[in-house]
This record gives sequence, C-alpha cells and structure tokens, in this order.
Amino acid sequence: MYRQEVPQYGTLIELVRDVNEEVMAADPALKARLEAADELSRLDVERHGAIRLGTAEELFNIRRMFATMGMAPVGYYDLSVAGLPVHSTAFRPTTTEALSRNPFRVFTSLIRLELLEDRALAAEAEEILSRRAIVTPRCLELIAEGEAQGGLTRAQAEEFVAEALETFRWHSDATVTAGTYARLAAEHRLIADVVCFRGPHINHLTPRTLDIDAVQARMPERGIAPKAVIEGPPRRAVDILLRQTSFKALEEPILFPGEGGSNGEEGTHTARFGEIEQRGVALTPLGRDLYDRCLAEARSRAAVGATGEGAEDYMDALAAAFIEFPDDADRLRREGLAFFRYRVAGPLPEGVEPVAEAVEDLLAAGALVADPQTYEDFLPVSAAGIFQSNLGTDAQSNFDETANQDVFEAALGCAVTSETALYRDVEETSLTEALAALAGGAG
Ligand code: OOG
Ligand code: NI
Repeated sequence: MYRQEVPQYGTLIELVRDVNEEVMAADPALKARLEAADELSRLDVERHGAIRLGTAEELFNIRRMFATMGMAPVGYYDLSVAGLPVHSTAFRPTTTEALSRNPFRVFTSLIRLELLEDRALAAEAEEILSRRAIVTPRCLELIAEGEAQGGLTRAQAEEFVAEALETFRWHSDATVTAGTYARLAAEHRLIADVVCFRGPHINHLTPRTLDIDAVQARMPERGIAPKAVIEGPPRRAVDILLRQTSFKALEEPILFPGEGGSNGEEGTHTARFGEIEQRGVALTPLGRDLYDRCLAEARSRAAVGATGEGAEDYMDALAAAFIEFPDDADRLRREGLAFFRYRVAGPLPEGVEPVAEAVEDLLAAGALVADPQTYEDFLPVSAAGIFQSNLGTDAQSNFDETANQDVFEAALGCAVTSETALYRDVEETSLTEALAALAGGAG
C-alpha cells in the first residue's frame, strides 16, 4: 500500500536491494555470518515504519491492534527533549523466534497537547480529535474476539488485516478547514499532521541496508534527496546500535472542506517520506552510556544548520569522538559494552568445565561462539533528527527534558517493556542453554 502511495519509496527499496547484493557479493564472510546468525532470511522483509497518534484512547486501541499481531510496546522515547511535542514507543515482536521471522517494528508517537502554550488551540485540537475513530468498528470487534479467544482463526485474521489496513491509509482530504490547518501548523507542523486527517497514515517505512553510506551517496542518482547527515554512530568496522537517514518528505496535494459545506480549497502537506537504516549490535547500559557521551561530545564540537550546512564537519567530529569506543567485537563483549548470543560450535575441550567462569576458554577452544545481538530498537536523538528533517529543517536542536512515561503508560494501558531486559535475557538464556548442551555432550 505504501509503495503505491509513495512511489519514491519503491525506488528506495530497489536501491537498498542493489546495494545489499553488492555488499554481500564483495564480502562473502559477512554473508556467511548473517546466514549463521539467521539474519539473512529476514533481511528482505526487514522494515520499520512510523505513525503518530492524537489521543490516549487511540494509543490504547493501537496497542491492542498490535498485540493481536504479536507486537508489544518496547521502550519509551521522550522527543520533547528535542523540542518536539511527542513521546513514543516501538511496537515490535519480542521473542528471538518471532524476530528472526520478521522483526517489523512501528515507531509510534503520541502528540502532547499539554505542552502547547496556546491552551485554546489545544482544546480545539482535542475537540477535533474526539470526533474521529482511527480503528474501524469491525476491526475493534475482531480485536476483542482475539483477546477473548487468545488469538484469531485464519478467516478472522484475514478480515482483521483488511480492516487494520484502513487505519494506516493516507487520506488526501483534510478534516478541517484551511484556516484551522494553518493555525495548527503554525503552532507545530506535527500537530497539524495528526489533528487534521482522518487517521494515522504511515509516514515512512524503512528497509535495512548493509551499507548506509553507499545508499545515502547514491540516492541523488535515483532522483531522491537525502537528509544532510546520517544519524547515530559513525561508520565503523563493527556496527553498533542504529544508523539512519531519510529522504525529504514529499509535498502532496490535499483538499480542505470549505466553510459551511462550500466547495473545498486546495492545499499541500508534507508528511510522508522514506528512510533507511543500518543495524548493529545492541549495547549494554555501560555501552550505551559511552555511546551517549561520545555523541554529546561530537554534537558539542560541530552542529548541522537548517539547510544542512556544517554536515561534513559534523561527520568528522562524530568520527573523532567515537575513537574511544572499542571497534572490535571481542573487546565489546569482554568489556561488557554489547549484548551477545551464545551457541555451541564444537565439543567440550579436555579439562574445561562447562560453566560461565570458563566462557573465555570455551570461546578460545571453539566450543562456543558469541554472535552479536542485533539492536531492534530506536535512539531518541536520532529519531529527533529524522522528525526534524521531515518537518523542513536539518538543524540539530538541544535538549531540555520533560519526559512523562507515567502518562504515556496510562494511555497505553500497560507498562512498556524494557529493551535492555530483553537483550539481557537472550544473552543469559543462550549461555545457560549452550553450557547445558556442552555438559550433555553436544557439539
Ligand atoms: C518518527 C520519526 C522517528 C526513527 O526511525 O527514529 C523514526 C516520525 O517521524 O513519526 O522513525
Ligand atoms: Ni523511522
């Protein structure tokens, strides 16, 4: 659906596929590693997308809709730190099995009308939002049936998918007059994007590339205008976390209803774009602290301006700041900076006990292998950069925190899952199982 709606996204997918194929052809070892870690089969289906919601009730129902598909809210991202009136989570699968089949994630933001200074406008926005229903009545019925039955039958699932699709569709007809749109957009363009339409249209989808620098460099060849800088860590030998870049949102024609049922007025809106990402290993809290410090250091040395000026200096500052971040998988593991998954790769060597204290010996002897765990989540500073570039500026902004996870979770109707706990659990369980298998004579 999105590819039909935004043809340039289809062009981006083709570019990503070409680059991924070239990278794997040039680096058979990388291809083998992806295959061994069960990452290759998911590469072609790997995506994330994003939506923006208007009310607590919408977030509550969307949480139930994603739960029907086996996706849970993971993480809390406060974007008010970047001057954006939203906070967010990511709906995604949480088990290793589900992630390896299809790790699709939806970055989901809720606007925070309480942060608007113009209280009358906030009340008006709330009133407009109270009139829309973003999930079809039939879809709500199916979600409730799924909750009661503990899942859907195949026939119900097919109907559910068709109904759920309606929620994410683009509507070029605004629900408010051009005047109201202009007042909301003047307050914040994100607010207008959410409040003035019938539903939370998908605003971008994001395939995973194996070489984000190559895709960024080659976008213009295919008529795509990339944002000024790649967000996240710099290019490294061992990728960490997440690097992302997007192409600028398209200006699309929209139609406003006229006052009192008169003929509509034409206008334009920019909301929808495409993004690419390159994922690396998930970091432990220790690694994440180091990442945050290196990033802050780079941003204090060089900043990108509104039209992308300073982009090269910023990328240089980023590379310089990350020199202190170990760039070797073994060091990342030994220094407790990143999360891994253990598996048996050979027999238990003579004289070594299959216990956690002997992990280094077991790895050295080839009895165990530690594969990096892919980071499945998002980064608030990067997300802010993606938002901003698609609101019309490449400028980086700095922060002043007012997170409110409690309000977000109250709207959601449950707590968000901690991403760190998920990675830690996979690491610990994989090690326990691998040691037990070695003790039992596996390998
Ligand atoms: C979401 C922007 C953030 C990411 O990948 O970090 C994002 C939005 O524009 O709604 O998608
Ligand atoms: Ni995104």
